[in-house]
Amino acid sequence: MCCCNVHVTFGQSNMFVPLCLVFPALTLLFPRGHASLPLVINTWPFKNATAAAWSTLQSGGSVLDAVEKGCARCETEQCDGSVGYGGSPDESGETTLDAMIMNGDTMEVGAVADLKRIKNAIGVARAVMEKTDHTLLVGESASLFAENMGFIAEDLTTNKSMNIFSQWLKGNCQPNYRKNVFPDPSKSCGPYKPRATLKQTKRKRHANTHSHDTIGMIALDQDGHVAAGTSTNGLTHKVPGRVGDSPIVGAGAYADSSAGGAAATGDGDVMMRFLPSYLAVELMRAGADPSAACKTAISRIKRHYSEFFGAIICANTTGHYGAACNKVPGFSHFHYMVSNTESDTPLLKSVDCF
Ligand code: SD4
Repeated sequence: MCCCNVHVTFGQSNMFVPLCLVFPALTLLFPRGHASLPLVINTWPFKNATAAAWSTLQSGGSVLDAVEKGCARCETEQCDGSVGYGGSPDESGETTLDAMIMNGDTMEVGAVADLKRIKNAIGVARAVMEKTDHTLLVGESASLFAENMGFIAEDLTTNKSMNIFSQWLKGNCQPNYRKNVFPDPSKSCGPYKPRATLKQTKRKRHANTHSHDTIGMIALDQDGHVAAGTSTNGLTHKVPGRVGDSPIVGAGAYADSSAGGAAATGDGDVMMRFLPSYLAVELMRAGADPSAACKTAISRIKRHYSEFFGAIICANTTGHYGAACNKVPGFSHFHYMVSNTESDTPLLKSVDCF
């Protein structure tokens, strides 16, 4: 092992100290924070999801099982109305789901997007990974695949989602995500036709903390195996067929057992352009600590979209974790959940947005 000398100044005196003595000393002086494995971390205060993932790990389940069970809990509980059935009706009033799961050992991924009539989107994502050679299935065909794999087809509409939809229709379909069409989408419902001239419009901020709250989860076991996953019903009043960042590898989540995992939440239309989860994991691979990696991933998006709504969680293979979020009016702290051996119950964590 190389043990070259470095020049160190203590007060008035200069001396040469072997490098192999300096690093341990620095670690003692500036510990990187306590870390422990296994670890479950997920976006937003979805405590029952964290607990479900944690108990799966504790009872001998794999990290994939933990992520699947954790996200599925949110799908059943309709966490914040933005995961699972009965939330975020699109322009035609239908709820559709996006989900993804990634195995950080094998780099296998299963994902579904624009999934209709099936409640357990993360389960279908896992079936895509384990029962096909594909990565992503979409729309009606994804639903047919799910039915063939034994998932039950049922209506995802509830009184609540029907209400949101009819209020929106009554309010002239405001807000919506259309631009450069007529009739004027800021005043009228569709059907819309393209307008010949393109007008540069600033993206409206209706993609905010109230219109979305995806669950993104990372699980690590004792040996540092990593899995990550997401599940969401996307964006309220989205254009039918719209797919967000959540089922896109490297955007909604990413896992690599040789580096770590990350998962994002927020305005997927913007965030998916930057693959923030992939970027964060690669930064951790290069030695960045999880908080710094998360921050850089957010900064990269901020450079182009200073007012985007979004946050990301990051964990490295030693069980250190962190999070970051973009500060916008009404969103100055981001809450997330952590379970590790330090506590019997999931811990609510908060990070200041910047
Ligand atoms: C999406 N990113 O479909 C998801 C929504 C979300 O917090 O994360 N909400 O754009």
